Amino acid sequence: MSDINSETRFEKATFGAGCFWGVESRFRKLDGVEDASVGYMGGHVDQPTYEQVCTGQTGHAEVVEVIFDPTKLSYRALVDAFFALHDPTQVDRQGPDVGRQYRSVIFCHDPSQQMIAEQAKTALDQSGRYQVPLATAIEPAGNFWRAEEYHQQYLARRGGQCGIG
Ligand code: MHO
Repeated sequence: MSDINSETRFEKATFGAGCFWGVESRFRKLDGVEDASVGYMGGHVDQPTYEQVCTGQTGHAEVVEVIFDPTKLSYRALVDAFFALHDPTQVDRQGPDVGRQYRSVIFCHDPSQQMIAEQAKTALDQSGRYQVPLATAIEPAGNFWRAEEYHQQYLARRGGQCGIG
């Protein structure tokens, strides 16, 4: 989590917010995000493949692991950006992508992240922005299984938007 050779200490955050192609590309645009990778978390199969995760049967969510510089971007600001980049009221889907692998979820790496994520969720729930309660789950992080290389920076390399379905 920390950069050994400098005083900069980067931190890690992990989010599921639908198809990971678009989520990664949005996080990468934030000032203070140093790196982002796509992968799978929260399931019960080791080293899952994309095809396995697509079935919705492995329990994994498509996630983005964000490496950020907390002196430029606070975890709270990152969580707020996560909420803003998708519709957190949708249950087990995001837009055209339907299935538990597309659920809205914050995987926390320590108790401080857990507390901040819960505060941000409560604040958004109480803000009146949505008519229905947020579906976002807040859970301790598990294994991050990095997705196949062709999924990394997919939109930046291929251009365009997430496909339909
Ligand atoms: N409906 C999208 C899902 C891709 S995302 C990596 C597509 O197949 O284009 O799950």
